[in-house]
Amino acid sequence: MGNSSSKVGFISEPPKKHAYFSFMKVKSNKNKEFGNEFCKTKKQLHLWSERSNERSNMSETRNRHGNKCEEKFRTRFDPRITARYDIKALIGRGSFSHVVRVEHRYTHQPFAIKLLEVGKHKGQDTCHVELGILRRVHHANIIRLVEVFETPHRVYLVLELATGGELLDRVVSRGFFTERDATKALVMVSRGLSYIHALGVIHRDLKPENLLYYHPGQDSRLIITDFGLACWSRKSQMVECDVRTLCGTPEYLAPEMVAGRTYGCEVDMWALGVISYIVLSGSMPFEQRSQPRLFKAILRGNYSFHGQPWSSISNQAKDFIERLLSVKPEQRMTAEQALKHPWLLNMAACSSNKNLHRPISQNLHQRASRASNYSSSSRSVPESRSVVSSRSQSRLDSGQLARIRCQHSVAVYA
Ligand code: PIT
Repeated sequence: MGNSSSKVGFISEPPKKHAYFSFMKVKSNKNKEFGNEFCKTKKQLHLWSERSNERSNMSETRNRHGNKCEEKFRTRFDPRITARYDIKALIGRGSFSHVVRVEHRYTHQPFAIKLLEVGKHKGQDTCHVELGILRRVHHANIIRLVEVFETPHRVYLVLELATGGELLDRVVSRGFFTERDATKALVMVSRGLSYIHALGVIHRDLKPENLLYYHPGQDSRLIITDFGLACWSRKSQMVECDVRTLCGTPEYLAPEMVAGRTYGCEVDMWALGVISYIVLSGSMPFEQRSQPRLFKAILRGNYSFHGQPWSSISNQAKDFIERLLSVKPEQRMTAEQALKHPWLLNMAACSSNKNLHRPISQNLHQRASRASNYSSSSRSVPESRSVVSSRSQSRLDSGQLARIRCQHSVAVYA
């Protein structure tokens, strides 16, 4: 980011009751990243999840519902926000949140605003944990919070705008992808994780959809986003969350979380192992038709390096994954250790330069078509929404299963 900083904007009138702005430092946009990134949003390829598809549809200024949707959506914004920011387009939709691209009316700087509906579904507390964490973090590989605006039912998070697309979109759209490319991305994610873990923050929903490139250029940094399920771990000085809560996206859940044990930052490292596996192969290490089977496979650490392109992948890369997908959390690499792993360290020298693009894309396509076959043949496939249910539930209904197949985040409170 740029090296000088300034405060953004001002409100000329006193804030309304229940509303406040918190001013935060905003780096200047003198750097080239900012210059490049807003020129044009690349049409993104979304092969991965329904949520991803949603994002793709919405990344264009028009979506299926055209202006109507955006107009309707604009009305959800507090006039204080619209006085300050020009709402440009809806770029993402989550469980109880929407993300829009905006432009600051005076500086013309682009930002993203995440609108969180609080009260109805998502507790104020959960929202404030997310907010507290976002306020605390400052790192190149973590989404940057610019300012916050709160009303009794909504929280608006003004965030830096990432326009480079999701990690897997880039893997697919580039046409050429090597282990070296994979390590570049994984180094950035590991740096971000090392930073938040040192602060005592657990992300708990790390997956490719939450890894965004800042701009479409080759040299873009990769940013960890979506701290909606993040919490403070025991080692932090903050009030910790219940570190027995089962939450995240099923395919990425660590065994200790599935087993209902207390857990820590190691769960993110397990997810990094899953992501590494996906990025190198386009397939999932743990993927089963039912949740009990999926969880059994996770608990046993039952995955393999069979099929394409694993025969073309280096032993160092496989060792890296094995040390992350270690069932015992105490034996799993920490983010710091991952950064010192020979595969990441020697990425330029040793990593294979083979183009893995074809098998990765094929696997991703196959997976995407399996998922769409499933959703078109099932009448119970719900929209992309997170589920919140009780841990005591022994079986999931078909709707919940479908959600899991679509890889959405779940929070199952103990
Ligand atoms: C962008 C572009 C985009 C999504 C986001 C930001 C979302 C960021 C985000 C979401 C969260 C959170 C923090 C950041 O806690 O497509 O610039 O739930």
